[in-house]
Amino acid sequence: MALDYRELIPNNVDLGDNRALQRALEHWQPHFLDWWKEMGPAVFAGADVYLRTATAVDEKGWASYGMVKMPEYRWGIFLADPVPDRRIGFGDAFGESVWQQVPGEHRSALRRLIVTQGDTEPASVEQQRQLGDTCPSLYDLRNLFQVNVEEGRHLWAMVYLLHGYFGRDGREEAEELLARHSGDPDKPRILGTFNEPITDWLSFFMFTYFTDRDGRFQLKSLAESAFDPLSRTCRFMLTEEAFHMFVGASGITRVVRRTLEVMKALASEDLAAVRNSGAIDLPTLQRYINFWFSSSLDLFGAEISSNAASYFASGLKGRPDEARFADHLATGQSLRIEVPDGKGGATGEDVPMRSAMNEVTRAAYVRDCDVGVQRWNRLIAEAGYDFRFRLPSTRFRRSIGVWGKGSTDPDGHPVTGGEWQAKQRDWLPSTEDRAFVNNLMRRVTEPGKVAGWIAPPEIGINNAPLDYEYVRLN
Ligand code: BYC
Repeated sequence: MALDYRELIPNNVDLGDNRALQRALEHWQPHFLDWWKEMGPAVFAGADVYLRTATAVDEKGWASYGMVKMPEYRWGIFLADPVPDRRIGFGDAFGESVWQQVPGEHRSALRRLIVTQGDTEPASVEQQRQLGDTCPSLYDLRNLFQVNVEEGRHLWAMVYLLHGYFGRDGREEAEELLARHSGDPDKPRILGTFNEPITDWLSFFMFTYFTDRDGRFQLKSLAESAFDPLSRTCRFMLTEEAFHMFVGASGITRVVRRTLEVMKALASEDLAAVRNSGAIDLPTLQRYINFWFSSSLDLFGAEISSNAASYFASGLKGRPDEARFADHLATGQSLRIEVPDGKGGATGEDVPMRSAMNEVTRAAYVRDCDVGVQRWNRLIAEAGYDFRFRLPSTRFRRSIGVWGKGSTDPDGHPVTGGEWQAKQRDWLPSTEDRAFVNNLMRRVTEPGKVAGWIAPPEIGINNAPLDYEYVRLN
């Protein structure tokens, strides 16, 4: 169904037929715009940005490009087309018809899932709001803004569900989504990673590689939901999310390429020499990987989770790509999970499969993260160097779950508090690393030019040339 852009709130949900909901959302809209002006990329309000806007939710229509001022972006409500006679794909109600309304008994759990998902979207815009000041190119600046406006739209997606299906408490939650702020000591965002500051573009690329990828897996899980409006919303969000991960994967690839070029030109792997030439040495990149990967692992929740079991049992949240699993009930099965043995090692514990759903999803995520790591390693090998990146153990630097207490090294071996203190700077970005990376961040806005610490992109956006003026700063 085409999206109606004549409406104040573009949508494909026949909003005009539901006056009460339309009024409620029109009431929320100025609050959203105020939030965008205050907490989003405010200084670029007057810039023309070459943005992609959805004009329909099918393959042909969802990507239409043109110059847009961000505060005028047409944020709206777009759901993927309904699947006729869709059935619940997992859990106790497997095979029954999906729900078009929220069943009373699942109301609070569903609201909680939608609020948690919704909270991450504006959080990421807040985290990234300063990056425009130090963009490595106009191409990158445009990509940052594309990600930002789409996260804004993903917030709209969740707010639509809250307003449309949860009455007064849904409206209150929608207001709270604008009242919590990333890193705010009094009213922080719900999940840990979304309170981490992102002050440099390396962190932005790591975030879009590792944290947006969590978003992909969570959205896939929610796309399986028996609550059909949530499923349809998440299915459309996933089409936009793919670009966010492209930004991360291609961004890190370009950083690695540039570092390898510099190492080659210097004929040296000397870390100080690489840094002096304005590139980011490979061990520093590894420490950033360690930081963002471990933080993002926590976003999957605890390894053993009664919440996850009841979400699965009741059909609220499935496994990503649930259709690929042979048994959609997941009863009578278990998953062996490594837990600390209390003596400095690990022991296996068989956990009922439904309680281990977070771990099933986390394991799929880890495999997906490793694809990029292997690609970067191939670049390093082709350049003739022995260095290899690797993902740290899933036990490393965890705050949530069975490994959340105590510390381990990147191989997952428990270490004492003293060892952790002594080795931390080898494993995670140190204050000096962060200062060095931040120091490289200088704004480059001449069309076609790119900062010295990152290689140029391989192709432009929507077939536009690399020296296209992707953002007119005005
Ligand atoms: N930080 O039973 P457990 C995205 C809490 S990213 C702080 O294991 P459950 C995006 C948990 O809330 C995807 N707290 O949890 C990316 C619970 O609290 P209570 C966002 C945490 O419920 C980039 C307690 O610990 N979407 O879209 O099985 C840019 C026990 O936890 C954390 C979703 O997350 C944490 N990391 O799983 C923009 C999907 N982890 O009850 C956007 C919706 C857990 O004791 N959310 N806790 O107070 C969910 O499905 C689940 O809430 C979680 C947690 C997977 C997050």
